[in-house]
Amino acid sequence: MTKKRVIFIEPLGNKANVFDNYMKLPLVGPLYLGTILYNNGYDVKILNENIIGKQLDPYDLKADIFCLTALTVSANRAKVLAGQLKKLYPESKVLFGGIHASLLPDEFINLVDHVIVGEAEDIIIDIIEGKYTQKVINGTKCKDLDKLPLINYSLLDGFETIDIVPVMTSRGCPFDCNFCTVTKIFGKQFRMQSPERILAEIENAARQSKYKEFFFYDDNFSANKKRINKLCDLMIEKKLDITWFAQVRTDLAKDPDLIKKMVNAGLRWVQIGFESINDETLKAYHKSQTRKDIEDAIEILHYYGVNIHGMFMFGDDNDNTENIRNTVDFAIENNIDTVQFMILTPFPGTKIYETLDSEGRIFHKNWDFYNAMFVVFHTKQINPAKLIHETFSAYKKFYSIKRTLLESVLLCINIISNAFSWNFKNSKKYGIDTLFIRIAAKIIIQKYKNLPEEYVKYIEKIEKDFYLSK
Ligand code: B12
Ligand code: SF4
Repeated sequence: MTKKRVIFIEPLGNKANVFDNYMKLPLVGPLYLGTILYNNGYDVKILNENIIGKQLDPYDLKADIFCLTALTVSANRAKVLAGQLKKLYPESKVLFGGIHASLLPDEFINLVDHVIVGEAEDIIIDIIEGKYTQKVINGTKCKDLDKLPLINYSLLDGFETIDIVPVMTSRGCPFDCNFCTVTKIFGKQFRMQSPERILAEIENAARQSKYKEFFFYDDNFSANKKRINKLCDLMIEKKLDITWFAQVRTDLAKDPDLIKKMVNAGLRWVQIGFESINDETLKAYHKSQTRKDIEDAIEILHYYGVNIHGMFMFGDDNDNTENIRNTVDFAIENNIDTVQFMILTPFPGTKIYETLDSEGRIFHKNWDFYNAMFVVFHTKQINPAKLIHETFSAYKKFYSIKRTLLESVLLCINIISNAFSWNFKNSKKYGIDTLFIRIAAKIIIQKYKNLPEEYVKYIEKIEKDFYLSK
């Protein structure tokens, strides 16, 4: 009997995103599902348009089952592909799962054979075997993440070109930020792999990749401190030759001993959702974090030599021009290493979406623009066009040539001072990786400069119509 051929497709959103060129990373869902199917005798391929570097031509694809996945921003592209595949290959099945499908299953119902809501490791074989007849299939939350198979990364076309190795060791988040879709899809219960299992995941990935920089995709990697403590002990004991970065919350700063241990185990960068320096806004987001927590976290992480990628969001009802400008100054004064200034995006299924939608403030639902770079709703204190303009000015100021040049000089002094064992103040801060990222960010921002200009014109028109209709 010939093996059934299954192709997973992760499409790339139609509108450019700062990440697309800079971070060509796959979602791990298709990797887990693909590995389960492969281990059960299926012929599996995972295609990611961002990693491949171009849009897939459906004429080049042949499979018994096509499995599409998408974020909200790539949903439109997934729709196009679904339509093309169904038309070209009426004998093949087309499935659609992932974040957007889980949030809005009805949107795809007439385009594909099945829409899958939520996690699918426990049901993927039955789905592929055709054991479900209903259009929308509800997945089940994976109870024991240690029982997942070790990922076969070679199923992903172009894996060898990815210089950051993705690993995800937990699902769900006990917090309830009103803009976030994580709890909606993965739940509020924090489910996690054991330290021993994470070590096995790392060793498995390290065997398959020539790169040594790992990214723990976990939304809140250090949510369970005991687990990370033990993991770091194991990593240190094993003398793993890797460096890593992870997404954490500011509360990690409350445990300096743990930070120290994480650094010894290879931690180099943390990504933190600071969101805002305004306590009112943080409260409105239900972020359970204050400006003081942010300041403390920066101080202590820097003290231990950890680089910080700080993520901020603009567009809350409390936000205005002054706030945004103060945020850039805050980031510069506090020496945050790299930043992302995003625009608040009400993703369907989130509390903020429900509120803005019920107030009639969402001015379009073209998912192409739902990538945190565009304004899609009527903001309160600062109009959408101005918000875009201020966000890009914030980027320009943070990643200014002057600051990058100064950073280069400090880096040179740092290298020289290390060579002569001088005690150069704050020497850990001026690292070559920070400099590279700053330069890369500068180039990326330049590249996308025209994009918001085009969009500003578009929203100016929408705004005018909105106010005229009032
Ligand atoms: C890693 C990551 C990234 C990486 C890579 C992303 C990529 N390839 O798209 C980077 C850093 C580049 C990134 C960027 C962005 N991200 Co991001 N990211 C994540 C993160 C942390 C993990 C993704 C992951 O692997 N999940 C774990 C696996 C297990 O889940 P999964 O892939 O969805 O698969 C499971 C199910 O969904 C289902 N399934 C999935 N596909 C299919 C298909 C079929 C056929 C079936 C049956 C089942 C199925 O089964 C799988 C196994 O159970 C998620 C948060 C999260 N917890 O998911 C945010 C998340 C996906 N990101 C998000 C966002 C908003 C973004 C950005 C727009 C902005 C930003 N955060 O700065 C950009 C956009 C990038 C883009 N693609 O255009 C949002 C998406 C919200 C939405 N409605 O779209 C999320 C959910 C975070 C959040 N707080 O809400 N991101
Ligand atoms: S933003 Fe982070 S902390 Fe808040 S609910 Fe989402 S994953 Fe949890």
